[in-house]
Amino acid sequence: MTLKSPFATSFGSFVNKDFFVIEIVGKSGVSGWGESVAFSSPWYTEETVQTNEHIIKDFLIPLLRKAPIHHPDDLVERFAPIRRNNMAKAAIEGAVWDLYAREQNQPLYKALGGEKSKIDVGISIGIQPSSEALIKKIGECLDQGYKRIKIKIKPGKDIDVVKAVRCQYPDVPLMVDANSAYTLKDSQHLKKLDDFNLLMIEQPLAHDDMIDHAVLQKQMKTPICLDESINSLEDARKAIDIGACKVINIKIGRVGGLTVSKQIHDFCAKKGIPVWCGGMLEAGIGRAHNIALTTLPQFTLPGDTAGSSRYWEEDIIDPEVTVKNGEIEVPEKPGIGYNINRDAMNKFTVYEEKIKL
Ligand code: OSB
Ligand code: MG
Repeated sequence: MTLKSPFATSFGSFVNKDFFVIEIVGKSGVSGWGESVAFSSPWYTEETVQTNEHIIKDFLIPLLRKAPIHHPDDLVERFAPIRRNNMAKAAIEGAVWDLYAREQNQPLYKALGGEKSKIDVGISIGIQPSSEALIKKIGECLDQGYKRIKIKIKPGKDIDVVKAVRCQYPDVPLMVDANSAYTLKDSQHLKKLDDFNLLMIEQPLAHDDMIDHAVLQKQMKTPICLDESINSLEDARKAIDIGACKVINIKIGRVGGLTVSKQIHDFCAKKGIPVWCGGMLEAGIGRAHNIALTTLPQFTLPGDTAGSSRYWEEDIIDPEVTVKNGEIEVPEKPGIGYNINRDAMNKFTVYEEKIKL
C-alpha cells in the first residue's frame, strides 16, 4: 500500500508499506484477522516482512500444531522457545484474539477487559522540509481535532523546530520523538527541550539502551517515554525500576502481542506510569487492534492511532477508521469490530498461501 505522503523519521523515510496479513479460520468457520506491523527494512527493529514469513512458516506454525489452544493467552508460553521476533508472534496472536472474541460474540476490546466506548487520539507528524511546512501540517491536524501533536526530531532538526512550533502554538499538547537519534554526549543539547513544556520526549537514546536513558532522565525535567527499548514486560519492569522513563509507549507488535501488551499495561497501572498506544503506520486490521487495546484504563494519554484517511487512499477494512473531535468511537461488533474490505484486500494482495493447521 502506498502512503498518501512519505513519512520521514530520524532513521529513514517510508513511502510504501508491505503487509503480512494473517487470516485464521476456526473450526466454526469464523475468521480472525491479524496484521504484522513489520516494515520491509530492519530500521526500527531487526524484523522485516520477509523475516516474519520465515519465522511464522518455519517456527510459529509448527508450534501452533503441537496442541490445541484454549485461550489466546496460551500463545505467550507456546511461542516462548522462539526468541524475540515479536512482530511475527503478534501477527498470529492478533488473529487468534480476533477469532476468540468473534466466537465469544464479544467485541475484542471487551474480551481484553477494556472499558472505554471512545478513545482519545493524537497524531505523529514526520520530519518536514521546513518549520513553515510543519506548522502548516500541525494546523491541519488541529483543525481535524487531534488531541495531541507528536513531531519527529533528529540532530539539526530539533530545538529550533520545537521553538518555532511553540511560538505558533504555545498551549497545544506537544511531544517529540527522536527514534534513538542521540547519545548521552548530546545531553546538554537535549536539556534545552525543557524550556518548551513538552508532554514528553520519546526514545532519545539508543534502541537497546535503558541505562543511559536513566542518566538522561535525572538531568532532564521533560519526561522520557520509551518506545524501542521496551520489548517485554521484563523490559518495562527494569526501565521503571531504574528510572529510565516516566511514560511507556506500548506497541502490540514490538512487545509480541495483545497479552503481553495487557501485562505491561497492568504493571504500569500498579506503578502509576501512564501509557499510550504507539503506531506503526498500520493498515485497518492493525489499527483496529490498537483501538481495542487503547480502551484499557491506564491508556490515559492520547496515542498515535490516527484515522485511516491520514495514511491511505483506501483501507482494507470497512468502514475505515474515522476520527471525530479527536476521538475514535470503539466498534461494538464482535472481534476487531470492522469488516474486511475484500475488494481492497484482493486488489492489494500480491501473494497468498493457505496452510492447514
Ligand atoms: O517511533 O513511533 C514511532 C512510524 C514508523 C516507525 C516508528 C514510529 C512511527 C510513528 C508513526 O511515529 C506512528 C503512526 O502514525 O502510525
Ligand atoms: Mg516512537
